[in-house]
Order: sequence, then C-alpha cells, then structure tokens
Amino acid sequence: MSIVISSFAWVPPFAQGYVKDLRPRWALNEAGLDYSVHILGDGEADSAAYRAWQPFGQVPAYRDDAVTLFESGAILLHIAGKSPALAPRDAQEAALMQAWMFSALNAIEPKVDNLILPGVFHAGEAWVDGFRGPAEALIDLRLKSLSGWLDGRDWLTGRFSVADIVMATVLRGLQEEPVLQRHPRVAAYLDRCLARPGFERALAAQLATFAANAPAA
Ligand SMILES: N[C@@H](CCC(=O)N[C@@H](CS)C(=O)NCC(=O)O)C(=O)O
Repeated sequence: MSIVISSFAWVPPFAQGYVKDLRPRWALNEAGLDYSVHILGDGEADSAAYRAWQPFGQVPAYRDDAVTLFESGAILLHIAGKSPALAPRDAQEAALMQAWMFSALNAIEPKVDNLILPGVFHAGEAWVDGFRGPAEALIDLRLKSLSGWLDGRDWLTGRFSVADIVMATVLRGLQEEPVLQRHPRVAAYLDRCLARPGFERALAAQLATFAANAPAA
C-alpha cells in the first residue's frame, strides 16, 4: 500500500508545527503505516493538477492505492478504516468517534480560530483587542462542555481514536491561552494526547520538512 500526503515545503515560523498535515502524519504513525510526502513546488498549490486533488489548494491532500482525498477529517476517517489502532470496534463507540470528530472540526475549531487567528493575521488592527473578549467567552463555553464529557474518561470514546487526534490538534492552538488553564481536565487531556509517541514523531517529521526547505537567510 503506497500512501502519499501533501505538505508545503516551508511555512513561516509561527505556523511551523501547526500545519494540518500533522493530522494524517499522526494517524499514520499510530496505525504503523508508512507514508511518503508530496512536497508542493513553487506555484503548485494553484495548479490544475493539484486543485483536482485538493480543490482549495490547501494541505493536506491524501492518496493511496484506492482513493484520493482532501479535508483532514475525511482523510482521518479513511485512515481509521485501515487500522484497529485508530477506531473503536463497538458500533456505538465508532459512531461517537465520528460525532466527536465533527464536533472538534465544527463546534470547537472555528471558536479556537476566532480567538487565535485575528492576533496572527490582523496584529495591530484596532478591532482585534475588542474581539478577543467575546471570542474567549465562546470558546470558554465549549471547553466547559468538553470538560464535562471528559469527566471519568481518558479519551473521547472508550479508547484512543482519530477523534482524539483531531481534537488535540484543534486544542493545541490554545496552549498559550489562559482559557485552557481554566479547564484543567481539558488541559490534562491535551497533555495526554500530545505525550503519545505518534504525535511526537509527526511533529518532528513536519518540522524536518520545513527545516530542509528553509529559505536561504
Ligand atoms: N479544512 C481543511 C483545512 C486545511 C487548511 O487550512 N490547510 C492550511 C494549512 S494548515 C492551508 O493549506 N492553508 C493555505 C491556504 O488556505 O491557501 C482541512 O482540515 O484539511
């Protein structure tokens, strides 16, 4: 089985370690599946060939011997089908895994982005400071609910799954934010996820790609 994921050659330092090809890299490590990386060349993200693979010109895109795919959530669900290490076997638990993956992407990630991205992409603009308070209140509510679900649970379902990979990569955006520390159960869950060797290897591999392609100073 030959598995390929796409990655940028290099991104600015603030984004290094956070590019979403981290998700399939982590899942494939957990599953013990080898993969290779298609590094996008100059202008390739806008090429017709790449848009046929990833319509928005983003990463990650994925292909194996059977399918080509885009959207990290869809990619992870596909990878989960290849390995018992990534998904519960019980039908109810497997359904919950899908629900939690959608929750991470749909109910939580946009609120994390709302809090973090204005300060990254609109630093210094007048509206950003006023936006933070309401944005923080919204993610605070979500974290409170997530904390309630995690009471008595190590993982989102009865075992570690791709839902935890997506949730952890979403929550990681809050690591420097006081709002996460107000929910110690969620912070501990995040630490538990990020302590997995599969994550550490994924992060190292992504950073190695960027280091190898760093622009000359
Ligand atoms: N919903 C997509 C989002 C992918 C995404 O945002 N990728 C970013 C890198 S983390 C990207 O390619 N950004 C460049 C762009 O949007 O043009 C997924 O989860 O796969």
